[in-house]
Amino acid sequence: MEINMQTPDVLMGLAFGIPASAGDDVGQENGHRWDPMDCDKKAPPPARKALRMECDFSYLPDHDEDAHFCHARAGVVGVADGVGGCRGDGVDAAEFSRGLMANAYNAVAAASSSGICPYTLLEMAYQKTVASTRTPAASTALVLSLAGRALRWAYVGDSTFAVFRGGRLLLRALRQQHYFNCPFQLRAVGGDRVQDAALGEFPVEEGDVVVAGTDGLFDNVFDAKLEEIVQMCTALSLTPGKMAQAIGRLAYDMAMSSRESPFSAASREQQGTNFTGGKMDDITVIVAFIVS
Ligand SMILES: [Mn+2]
Repeated sequence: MEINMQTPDVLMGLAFGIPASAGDDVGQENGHRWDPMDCDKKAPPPARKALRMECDFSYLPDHDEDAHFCHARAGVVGVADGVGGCRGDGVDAAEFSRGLMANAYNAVAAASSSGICPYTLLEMAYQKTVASTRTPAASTALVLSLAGRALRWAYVGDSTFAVFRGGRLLLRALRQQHYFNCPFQLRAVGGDRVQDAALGEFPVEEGDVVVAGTDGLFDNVFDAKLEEIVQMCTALSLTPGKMAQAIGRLAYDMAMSSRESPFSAASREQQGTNFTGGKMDDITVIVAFIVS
């Protein structure tokens, strides 16, 4: 079946039919953590049938401070969000996020084998970025890597991901934050450290769908709503790119709306505000299909 460019818009009508409930953003982190020192040495889980990744993205910029990459052949994706608090006074808040992702991508592209260790990659990208810039800008960062039949991750802050199987949410990586709206962040001097990254791995299967993104996605779309749209896109056999567009468009519409969002719910619960509606922000969505 040929899916035309209108499909995501058509999906939006369906997606908005059912109100999302507050509190769906809680999720669980049920992967297990590995020692970063072992990551490079540890052999990928045995591949009964080799798995690979098909990935694509959607980016809807607001301040244009998000950065990302997808490298399907290596099975690695990355997402970073330049911290908006660093904006102004001649500071380009995107400098650190773009540096991290460019350095990570270049290393992935130059690597000869798959199964790249996300922690090692993030650490290397961080060191290279620090060596090449004096910017006071800061960034969150996420790296996901397919190694054999395992999805491995390393992330600092609130650029996170979710894994779906058979249309059901199976794994939801929880954000790292110091307090409401202040995510862990990497910067050249001070800030949080790569060693503070959340690390883990999870056995994936053919047909699994991985959705990674910045807070522009996860602050605007409840998990239940994300699950719904992944189900609909899967039923329509959409490509990763079309699914990413549909999810990005959903996040954008939520950001523009006055409906309850994960951001407004958290703002009320954690700050006692009466803020309603979504959060306008850069929206980066990466969709990766696990295929054999
Ligand atoms: Mn953001």
